Amino acid sequence: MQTQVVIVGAGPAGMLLSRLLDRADIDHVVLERRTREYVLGRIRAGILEWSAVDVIRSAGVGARMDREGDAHDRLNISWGGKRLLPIELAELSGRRVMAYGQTELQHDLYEAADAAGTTLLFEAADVALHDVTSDSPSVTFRHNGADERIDCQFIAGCDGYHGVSRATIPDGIRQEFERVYPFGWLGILSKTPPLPHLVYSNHERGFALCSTRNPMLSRYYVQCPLDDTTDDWSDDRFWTELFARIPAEVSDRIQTGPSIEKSIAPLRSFVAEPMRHGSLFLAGDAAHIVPPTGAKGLNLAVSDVHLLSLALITHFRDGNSAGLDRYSDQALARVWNAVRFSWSMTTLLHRFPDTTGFDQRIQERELEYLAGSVAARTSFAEQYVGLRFS
Ligand code: FAS
Ligand code: PHB
Repeated sequence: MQTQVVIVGAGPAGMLLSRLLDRADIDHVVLERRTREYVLGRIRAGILEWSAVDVIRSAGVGARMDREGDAHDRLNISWGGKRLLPIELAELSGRRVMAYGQTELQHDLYEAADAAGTTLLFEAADVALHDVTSDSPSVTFRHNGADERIDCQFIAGCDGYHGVSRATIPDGIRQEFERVYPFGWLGILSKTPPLPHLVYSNHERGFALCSTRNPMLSRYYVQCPLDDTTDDWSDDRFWTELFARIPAEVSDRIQTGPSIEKSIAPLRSFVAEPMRHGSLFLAGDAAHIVPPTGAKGLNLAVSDVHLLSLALITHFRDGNSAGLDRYSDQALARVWNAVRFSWSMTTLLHRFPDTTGFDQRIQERELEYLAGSVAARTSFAEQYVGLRFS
């Protein structure tokens, strides 16, 4: 096979890039290791920056998001089991965020790819990238029991943290930066009406988050030890612990119900530099991971493929490779902004195993400063809703 771009990975990064290239008539093939059903079964992100909303609309896959998504003008931060601080995102930053589940976006992306007749191969095994620093890169894989090879001009590594693309960049060239957090998030979905606004909670028992998916689907999280499993957490234990970490004025409004999904995600900050090596371009979790505290993971994937698609389009349409040459630096600038913000929110809101009374007082004082300073809340708001594309 021959094509202009091979996209490795059919998660949100790979599939959104596919839509953007398709609309520019750039020939491409998408290779996914798992089945469609497996990818659609993953419950992950829920909050989109408005920049991401704009990119999703520009890719022609925003119709259901606009119908069923829920725009949020504010969020709440609570601490000490009683304080509740509204952060007026729209009033302070001029922008909102959209609550729309990554799973729903994934459905929309696959549906659009089917309608466009995109070459999207599921259960592509043993994907390997070849000659990425030559003028004739290629990708080999096994599919339907046959060995396949695609000759291409560029490869987009959108295969997530556990993919093969990042490792194709030689150790002597690739630099990795990491911080692993000593706790995880236990998340549940319940078919119950969500709270009107997100609530992030700092509590001496640990972090908690109340979020949403749609008017009859709620998403809740509590911080848990890394060695916990979902078997350690009955629904009753989850709801009891969530209620213990948020103010009564909030928990009084929560309708509990049986969990229809329960999972534990470890938290880490991770960045691999550079995000380009020859004809290989990394995008999304293949290049970076952020703790979900700042709701940045999915949004960084969107901003990466927005920048990469513009660069590929100007290359193929105008023969101008300047965008490709600056992609890594441009993407990493936004990545590190989000990594720093996600790290700061995680540090502010979680209880670390070695947290002392001093640390708890510092966290509470920083939260009180946020409560007392419009400038502090404005800085928080503009980072949470996402910096505008430069
Ligand atoms: P993805 O990992 O989503 O997709 C990569 C795709 O590549 C996968 O489908 C994989 O099967 C495929 N692949 C891997 N290796 C391959 C190979 N060798 N060949 C072919 N295909 C291959 N973000 C938030 O903003 N908020 C959250 O609450 C949140 N919760 C999360 C919970 C969990 C458990 C995880 C893991 C992530 C969470 N994230 C969250 C981050 C998440 O949403 C990611 O940022 C987002 O999925 C990134 O999308 P991709 O870069 O496409 O990577
Ligand atoms: C979610 O709804 O899954 C969600 C919301 C905000 C976050 C993380 C996850 O910061």
